[in-house]
Amino acid sequence: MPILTPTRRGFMAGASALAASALARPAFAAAPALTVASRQIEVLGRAATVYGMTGPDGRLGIYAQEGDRFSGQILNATDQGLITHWHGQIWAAEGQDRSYTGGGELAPGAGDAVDFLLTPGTHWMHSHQLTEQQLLAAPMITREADAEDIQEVVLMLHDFAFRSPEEILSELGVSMMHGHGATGNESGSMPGMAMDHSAMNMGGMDMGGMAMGGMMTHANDVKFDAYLANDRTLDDPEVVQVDPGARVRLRIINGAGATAFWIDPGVLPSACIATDGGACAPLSAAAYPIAQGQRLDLIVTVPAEGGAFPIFAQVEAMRLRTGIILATAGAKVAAQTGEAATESPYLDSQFDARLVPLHPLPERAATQMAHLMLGEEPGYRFTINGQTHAEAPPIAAKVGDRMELMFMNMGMMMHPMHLHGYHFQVVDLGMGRFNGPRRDVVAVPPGGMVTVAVDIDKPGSWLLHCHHLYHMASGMMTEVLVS
Ligand SMILES: [Cu+2]
Repeated sequence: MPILTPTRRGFMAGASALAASALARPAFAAAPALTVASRQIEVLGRAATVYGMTGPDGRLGIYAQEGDRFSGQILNATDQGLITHWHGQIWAAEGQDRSYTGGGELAPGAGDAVDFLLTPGTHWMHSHQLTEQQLLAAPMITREADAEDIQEVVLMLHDFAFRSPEEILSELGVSMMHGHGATGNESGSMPGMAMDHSAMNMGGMDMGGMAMGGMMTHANDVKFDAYLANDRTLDDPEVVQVDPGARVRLRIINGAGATAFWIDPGVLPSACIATDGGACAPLSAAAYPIAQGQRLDLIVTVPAEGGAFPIFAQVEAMRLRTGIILATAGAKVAAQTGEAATESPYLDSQFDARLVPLHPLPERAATQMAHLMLGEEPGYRFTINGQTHAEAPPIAAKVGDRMELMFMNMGMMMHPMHLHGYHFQVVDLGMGRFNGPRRDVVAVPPGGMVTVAVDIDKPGSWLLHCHHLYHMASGMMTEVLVS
């Protein structure tokens, strides 16, 4: 990796210097460490213009080894202002990306300097604006020094719409009446995929299915035209060649703006070995939940006799799905359908409740506690403690604090809550204290109460928000301000 040189401390001396660099742009001779530009893909036979984040080797995203630094220039080759976020990079000081209060936008044609030690694990990068919907996102994967020497396959998920995120936001604002229960298909005349009854129905047996005075759990408030796995739909999926009998590591990233999935490895034996880049004791499940922003590392085992094996990602509470195919040489790859036989359940906390982290936080009493009530109000207003980001004061913390954040979901949609700059530990899912997974996004189901603990170790403004893009854009964001 030419740009990811070890210990290159040339550009800036620290966070304050980087903030100053927003004004005085250095000139760069070398190739950019990352170029953000438009690109064309084809979705369902139609051309689509989306964004891409391309590394020095010409691939989408950054692929590095533990110990590498991410160092160089981020070039904005788009015609839009850009706010990036290095999602999961806990060693990036404030100012290494622009997703903090006062970070501003990187102007079209301009460059930002970055230089930080990459955090090992399956992470990603994305815009912190509505352009995230237009695939302004990419893997940011740093292979762990102790990773098993086996084939690795990256699976990046997206929800895709031909219409713009601004149009989607305006549709949501006028058509959805949150907090008033299910009203069925109230927007059937919109372009794109028809919203079937499954988008709003009873939660069934899941926790939170029926709560809050009879209002109903729902999901998928945005109607998408397609669900993509590595930019492709299941009618024309990516086929990755694997060896018979091989163990394969899937590094799965949910880069979707507004969609949670269940990962279904089909007939392949599988186990989860990491959540949001943090190693866990191997845990097998028939299907693995992955909320917006989360990552999941799965080990799957290809049968010795070989064959073709779809890895499905099925949309929460729907039949629709996307995926890739793992196939041994010469195997016949059967056509796949983008609809499963049955609807999947809503995401819940059952899988997280069984996860055991390999690197838990040390036992320690909280020195700082914040309660965050997650609310949805009529007019597509999403709030934390009744306030939108513009209205809310920051949550104050000090370096050295053991902070606990207790999320209480008063609404009817799951909220995947993300804290920038940190990997917290889930310590309570509403079923009592436990030694839960390390994550940086936790799904808080409707009616759910989830507590995470985090050791505050660096100053700055760290955004705390729902990773449903339109909930975030409609107010569900605050920040932890560390002094
Ligand atoms: Cu949300």
